[in-house]
Amino acid sequence: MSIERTLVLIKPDGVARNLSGSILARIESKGYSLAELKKVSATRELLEQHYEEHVGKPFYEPLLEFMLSGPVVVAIFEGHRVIEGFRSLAGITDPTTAAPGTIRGDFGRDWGLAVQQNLVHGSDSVDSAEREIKIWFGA
Ligand code: DAT
Ligand code: MG
Repeated sequence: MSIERTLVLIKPDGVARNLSGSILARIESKGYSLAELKKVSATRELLEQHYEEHVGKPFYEPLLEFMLSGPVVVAIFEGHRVIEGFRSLAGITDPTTAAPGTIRGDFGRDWGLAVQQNLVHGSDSVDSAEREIKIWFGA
């Protein structure tokens, strides 16, 4: 068994559209365990750390503005291969082409904006999960 922890964000679009419960239920139904959960209004400083890999990309500023547009739900989920497993549940980045059956494929809408408002974030590796959990929950 390879028990991992991953950082999941329900982005401002998911919170505003009252999809938090539906999204969390899908993750729990898959068998992953909720370890931590909170609703917060992110600060720019925190988002700059979280998204540091994207600095300088064309969608970086719109991404930060979007993430500052309303509260987010922040969760840690635990389980065997949960990092990869959650990203599979979430679907690919673009909601237009994310597969039906995934969170982004079923609930995501493509508004043709400069940034994809794609409902959720999930860590993409063991290292980024550890880094992101520290950013959102402290050491
Ligand atoms: P993911 O969230 O699937 O891990 P990512 O880490 O590459 O994707 O990008 C972070 C977020 O930035 C993503 O959820 C939405 C936005 N984004 C990424 N690529 C984009 C693009 N080409 N156009 C618009 N928004 C984009
Ligand atoms: Mg990413």
